[in-house]
Amino acid sequence: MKTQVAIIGAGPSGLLLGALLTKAGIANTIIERQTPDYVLGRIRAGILEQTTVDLLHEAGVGHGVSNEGLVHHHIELIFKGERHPIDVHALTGGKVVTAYGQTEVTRDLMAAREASGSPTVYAASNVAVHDYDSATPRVTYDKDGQSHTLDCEFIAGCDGFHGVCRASVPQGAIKEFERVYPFGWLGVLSDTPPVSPHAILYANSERGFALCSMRSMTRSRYYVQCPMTDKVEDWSDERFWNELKSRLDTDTASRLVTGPSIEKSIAPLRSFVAEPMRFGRMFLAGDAAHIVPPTGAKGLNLAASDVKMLSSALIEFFVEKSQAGIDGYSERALSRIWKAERFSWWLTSLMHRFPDADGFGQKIQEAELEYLVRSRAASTTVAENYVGLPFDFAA
Ligand code: FAS
Ligand code: PHB
Repeated sequence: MKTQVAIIGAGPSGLLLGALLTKAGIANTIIERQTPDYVLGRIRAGILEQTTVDLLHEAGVGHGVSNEGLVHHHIELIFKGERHPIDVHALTGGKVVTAYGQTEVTRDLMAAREASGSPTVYAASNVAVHDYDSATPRVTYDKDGQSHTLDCEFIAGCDGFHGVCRASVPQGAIKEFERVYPFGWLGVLSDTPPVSPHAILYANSERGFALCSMRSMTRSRYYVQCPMTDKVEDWSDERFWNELKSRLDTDTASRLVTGPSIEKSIAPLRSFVAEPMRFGRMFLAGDAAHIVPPTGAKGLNLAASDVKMLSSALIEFFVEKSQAGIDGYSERALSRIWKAERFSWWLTSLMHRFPDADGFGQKIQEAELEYLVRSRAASTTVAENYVGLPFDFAA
């Protein structure tokens, strides 16, 4: 088999890249090791930057987020038992974020791909990439007991943190930067009305971090910081709801509508970047190249900005016969990635209780939070990073 671009991974990165390349008339095949239902079953991100929403529209899959997404003008910080709004809309000249789950984004992209007729191979095993440092890269995989080879002109590694593409690069050719946090996030999805339908709530408390988000006006998403040694089975629904309430201000806690969890999982937190993001004719995009702690709601949005840059570069190569885009991809993407890594690391450090924290550390966090919500300059810094820095932000 032959194609112009072989895409490894059918998560948001792979599906969005496939949609943009198909729209530009560039042949592409997606190879995914899981089934569609498994991919859709992973409950992850929920907050989209405007640039991500715009890209979904550009890819022809913006109807879902337009019809069902919940636009937010504010976020709120809870500390010392009080809620403090940050008006990101006013502080950024009108920019907003939209609550629309990654599951819904992925479902919209899968439906569009199905309708486009571009090939997607699900449940592929033993996926391997070959000769990406030559002019004739190829991908091999097994499917239904048959071995297959896909010849291509480029490989896009959209296969996430545990994928095969980055792992295939010789150690001397790649540099990895990492910070692993000494805690995780226990997340719960519930068919209950969100306690704060118009703003994401971020809580700093002496018991640890908590977050109140949503997927719709009838489906909520909540998180509490927990030790990495915890197991999901250690957390009954009752224990979760009581712990969440203990980390919120009294008024918000009193209005929290609880109910049975429909999904419950613990996610580890890490900051990770691999450099560079290009290896001959193979490019990395999304979680295959970087991971952020979810505190800043950047993971999915960074994947989308990589895909925006990579799709433009590949279209420039095939349509305008120019190498400039693919030659500049890694440096441009990493410039934006590191600024989002910084913001995510900073907000994680500010909002979470670290195992070695003492009274002084808690006081410093509370002092910084008080400064943040009272200083227009400081609130603006939070707001412009939260809604997503412009693509042309100084490199
Ligand atoms: P993905 O990991 O989503 O997709 C990669 C795909 O490649 C998967 O479908 C995988 O099956 C496939 N694959 C892997 N190896 C393969 C191989 N060898 N061959 C073929 N296919 C292969 N971000 C936020 O903004 N907010 C959040 O709250 C948040 N929560 C998260 C919770 C968890 C547990 C995780 C892991 C991530 C979370 N993220 C969050 C980040 C998440 O949303 C990612 O940024 C997003 O999924 C990135 O999308 P992809 O780059 O497509 O990677
Ligand atoms: C979510 O809705 O899942 C969500 C919201 C904000 C974050 C992280 C996750 O910072």
